[in-house]
Amino acid sequence: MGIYEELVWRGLIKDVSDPSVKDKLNNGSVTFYIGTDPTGDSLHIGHFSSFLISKRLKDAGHHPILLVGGGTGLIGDPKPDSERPMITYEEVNHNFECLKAQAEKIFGFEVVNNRDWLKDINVLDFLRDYGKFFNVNYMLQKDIVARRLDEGITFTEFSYMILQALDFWYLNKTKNVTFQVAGQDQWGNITAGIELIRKKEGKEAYAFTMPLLTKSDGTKFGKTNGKAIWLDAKKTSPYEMYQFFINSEDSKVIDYLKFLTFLSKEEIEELEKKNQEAPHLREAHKALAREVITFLHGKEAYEEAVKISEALFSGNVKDLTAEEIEMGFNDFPSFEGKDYTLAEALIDAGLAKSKREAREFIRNGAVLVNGEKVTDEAALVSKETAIGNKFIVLRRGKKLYALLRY
Ligand code: 485
Repeated sequence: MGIYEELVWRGLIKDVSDPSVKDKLNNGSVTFYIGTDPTGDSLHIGHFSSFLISKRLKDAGHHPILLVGGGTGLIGDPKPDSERPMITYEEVNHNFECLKAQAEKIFGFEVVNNRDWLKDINVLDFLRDYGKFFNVNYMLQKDIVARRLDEGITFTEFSYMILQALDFWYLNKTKNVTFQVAGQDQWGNITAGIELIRKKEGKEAYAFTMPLLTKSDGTKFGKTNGKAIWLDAKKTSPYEMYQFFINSEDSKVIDYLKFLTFLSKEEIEELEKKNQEAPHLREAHKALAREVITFLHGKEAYEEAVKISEALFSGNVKDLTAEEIEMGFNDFPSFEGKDYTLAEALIDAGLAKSKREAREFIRNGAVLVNGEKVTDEAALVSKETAIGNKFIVLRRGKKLYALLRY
């Protein structure tokens, strides 16, 4: 199986610019680039699925360049539905530094900034040297622009495709970049670049895009309860990421394994069988979580995520460190802890309505403090009894948790 066939098998090929792309990827060595704009201070799992292509192609003998758009980020790639709010230079600069460091850390490839070549082009040269190659009728027909015509689009966003085309041309000229890859929404910007290179240089350049990763209802993959899954462990802890993958839909987990991991065809087919025969064992989901988290955050972070998940599942939280409690209980209600009786604490944390009820729960053995059953009605809780002097995990019944913070 050549790299091209592998990408097809993984479902990673949507549009291809030319029939020769297959042969060029299978039998040649090309320099390619993939870009992202610094609209936030971290990449998310959607970016990850696209950026991974750079490692797949690199492993097949091609040369990757990652572009973070310190220039284009100031302009804003038009979204199909509405104009983007402009973000300040300071914000773009800050985001740029974050994404550059993150991309270098995760992939270890060369990162370039299109601000470096875009910033010095003056408006007259821009219109003469680049604008002249773009027919407005052609630009209006591009899918994303066409979808904005009712609502309206500013000249600023309308011009964006010229800048991305210019990047492809510039990288072709200075670094012999002949391929661009991206998600399918980038097709218009990419083909604009191929045409610019053809018109200005009389040379051929190539591209392919990847489909968007979706959930079974067709919506975008990569969010849980409205929160994005970030690659920055400070924004999405490895534990949260573990929960996200473990809970992926059974009908989609194999697609995700193909998109997001380097497991082989044989390994994934094996997991597919297990997923069909014994979905409750969640072997495929576990493999997905293991592969992605280990790739992004390392083996230790992955093992810690498993440890926290198991402790929360069994209720046995006493062996967790304060940091692990913090990660695991991020989404649970938390309250400022005081020195008081357990009954008072239960009321404070919303786990009992009255002292009488609280005492009853305690007597009946329904209350766990830091994973251990407490049946003494007179028990006290305080900073001294907190894990790491910081957290007390209260549990009532099988599922109701609350966290006291000291
Ligand atoms: O020369 C370039 C300049 C900027 C860009 C690419 C080449 C960024 C691009 N216009 C863009 O907006 N990309 C999106 C982003 O930055 O979030 C996403 C795409 C997605 C995938 C991902 O970047 O929507 O399909 O390509 C990596």
